[in-house]
Amino acid sequence: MSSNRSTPLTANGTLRIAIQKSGRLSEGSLALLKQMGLGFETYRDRLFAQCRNMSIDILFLRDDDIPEYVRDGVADLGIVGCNILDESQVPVERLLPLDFGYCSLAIAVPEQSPLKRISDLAGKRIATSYPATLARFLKEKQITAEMVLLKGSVEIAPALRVADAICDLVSTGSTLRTNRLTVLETVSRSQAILIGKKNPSTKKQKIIEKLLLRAQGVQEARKYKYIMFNASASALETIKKLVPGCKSPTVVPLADPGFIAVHSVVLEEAFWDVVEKIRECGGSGILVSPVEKFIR
Ligand code: PRT
Ligand code: ZN
Repeated sequence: MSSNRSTPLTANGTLRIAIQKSGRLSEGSLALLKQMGLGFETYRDRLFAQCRNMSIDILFLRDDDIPEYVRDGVADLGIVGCNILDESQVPVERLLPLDFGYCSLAIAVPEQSPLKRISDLAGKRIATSYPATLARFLKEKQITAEMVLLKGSVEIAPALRVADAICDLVSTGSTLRTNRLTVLETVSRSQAILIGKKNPSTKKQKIIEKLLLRAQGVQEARKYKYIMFNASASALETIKKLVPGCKSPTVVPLADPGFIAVHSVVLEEAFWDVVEKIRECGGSGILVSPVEKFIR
């Protein structure tokens, strides 16, 4: 037996997944892992949790540290914002965009600023916590500007006359509005992403592939609704086109002759259009439920 077995954190063969301990990505990361079937408890101030049903540990870290931990193999997988990866350029595998934690990195100026176009930024001061990403962007646009590096509260830099513009993350835009700032240019877009260590061992690769399939199943499911309704059998051909599902809809005859019950899945984004069309062709008793997992 290896001496590594003495502490759970170094247990041999255990896969480790690093997620943000406390912040904007924590809730989405925890929800995803749980929907992927990982059973574990979270307590405040705990730095790691052991899954009770799989040989997996969850590490709770500051988001900025996650790429390095994954690169170094301290964790095998991690969930982090693309913005952090773009900034740190740490070499890890980008495995799966996760469809939460959406934001954009944007350059913003005071509402009354004379700066109107990105070319106006030449020779100006831009406050940011994302110097590498901003530097690449400015270089691409052939603009030379001064960067003011701030760790937090970047949005107050113009009011303090520390900078003429800022380059910061924006999601709802309310922080910008509160500080009377307006977006001049979007530098990049971001969402949470599942990352992995490059070249994992064959044993770990197998578990990672299983977990990826589960994560994709959870994500696919979120895009769809399960729909059931009754219709006249004569409308079947139209209905098949409306709700094709994976292969074709499930059609069950009703006790009432000439009528059918149809079961299928519908993309959430097309849902209301489809429902209206179902009603137009005589569909009724429309029942809709969420899809928990969807494995194609
Ligand atoms: O303690 P730790 O280092 O782990 O956390 P943190 O404070 O560095 O990060 P946190 O929790 O604020 O953000 C974690 C990740 O969430 C980021 O790396 C992004 O990938 C993502 N994310 C999504 C955001 C935002 N939206 C966001 N709006 N991160 C930060 N913000 C901030 C932004 O910096 C600005 O101050 O929210 C403010 C603007 O928000 P709106 O809604 O007013 O536009
Ligand atoms: Zn952070």
